[in-house]
Amino acid sequence: LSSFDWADPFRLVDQLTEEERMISDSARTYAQEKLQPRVLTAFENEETDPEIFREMGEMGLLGVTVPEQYGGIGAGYVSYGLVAREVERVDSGYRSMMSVQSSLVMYPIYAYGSEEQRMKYLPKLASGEYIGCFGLTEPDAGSDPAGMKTRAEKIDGGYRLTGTKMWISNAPIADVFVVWAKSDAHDGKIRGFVLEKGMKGLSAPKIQNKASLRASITGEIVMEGVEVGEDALLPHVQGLKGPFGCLNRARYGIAWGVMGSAEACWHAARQYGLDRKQFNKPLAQTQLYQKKLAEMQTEISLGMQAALRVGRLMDEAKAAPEMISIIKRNNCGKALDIARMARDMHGGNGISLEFQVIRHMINLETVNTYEGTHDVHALILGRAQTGLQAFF
Ligand code: TGC
Ligand code: FAD
Repeated sequence: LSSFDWADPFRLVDQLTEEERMISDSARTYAQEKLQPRVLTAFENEETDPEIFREMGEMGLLGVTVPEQYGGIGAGYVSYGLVAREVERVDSGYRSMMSVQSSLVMYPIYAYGSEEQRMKYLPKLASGEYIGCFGLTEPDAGSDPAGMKTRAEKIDGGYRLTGTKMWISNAPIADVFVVWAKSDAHDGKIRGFVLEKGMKGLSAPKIQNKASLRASITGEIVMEGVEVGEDALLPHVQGLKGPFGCLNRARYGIAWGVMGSAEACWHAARQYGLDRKQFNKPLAQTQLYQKKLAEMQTEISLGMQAALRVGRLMDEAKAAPEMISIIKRNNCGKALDIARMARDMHGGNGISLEFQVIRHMINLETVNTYEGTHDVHALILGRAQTGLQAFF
């Protein structure tokens, strides 16, 4: 039998290719050297530095799976997941910025866009020169996006869009807006449109006073009769499967990302327990403390193996959305449990932002909710095994 690495129990690293290890290592170096030093101030002041997109673009971390001819690096979904894990090890908000740009803006333009749209937007999104956002959720349509009110009316030479999107990551600083609307020219079917900053009638006010995900800016998208040409329509998809095709990828990335956040909490709790003594011995020498560490190690190791398996299937085009629901739901739920445990294990210090864990814990409340809540994914899985839908 071989030796045991407590930090990598199932030798995840041995299951990666040389290229995947390199991408993961460079993402880790960037995240630790450039993001970690600024996260505390960003979170405290609720500030997002748009320069981060340029930096990530330079490092090749935006649109990892997009082919090179459009500015991506043409890597696989395991590499994308590893990048999410390393960025979220620092903060879920930074991972949000990266995954919206990659899975929710670049992917639909690549998968559903015309060649002109691909050439116009993808290289600048890959370099971070353009910042993108994705508008699906509305004030009255969250878990049930089919209930959206945003409309695209046909006008001469194009469309007029009216409606409001809510809780949109990156929106206030976005140059490119992928929005979903019911189109009267297409029997009321949901269609995707690419809007640009500065269009008449388009605004994106910031949502203030978020207690969670404060390093990632969030806003509304308000469309008051925004007129666009025919070339703004994403031609190759219609119906909810358009936005869901993007969400499959983003949800998969989140399943890896939250494992990074959970690892940060686990490692911090372990170190804290080794350093801090009560009753004349390290906290880490108590049974209760060790049981918590064992639980963290177990759930993280299992969660990453599952994410790796689904990533490999995605690369072979054999992954089903329900597999992604299992890992998005379970990894988010377990990461939140782990962050809460780590907060507790830090005692009073655990409530200080200086010790990081409470920031991860607060962020994970959002991550457990967006991209399909924990319960909505349970209903997706319940439907898949009973054939009975329990949404309505
Ligand atoms: P349902 O009848 O199930 O499906 C309608 C049509 O959509 C297709 N479809 C999918 N296609 C591909 N992948 C999937 N995962 C799909 N799920 C459904 C389906 O085949 C069908 O197609 P067709 O051709 O037959 O019409 O739809 P429903 O209305 O019953 O949906 C229910 C439910 C709960 C599954 C769904 O609405 C849902 O998942 N709700 C959660 C909403 C959500 O995830 N919103 C995310 C907003 S974006 C976001 O949060 C970004 S945060 C990013 C960050 O900052 O990191
Ligand atoms: P609701 O759908 O109203 O749900 C409220 C509660 O009811 C939840 O617990 C839910 O599980 C439960 N519930 C709902 N339906 C059922 C049911 N049938 N049975 C049982 N329980 C049910 N959206 C975007 O489009 N783009 C973005 O970039 C984006 N970024 C976000 C960033 C942040 C910081 C946040 C907080 C959200 C973001 N979202 C974004 C929106 C996110 O996807 C929604 O908040 C999420 O889908 C839940 O919708 P909701 O908030 O309307 O809650």
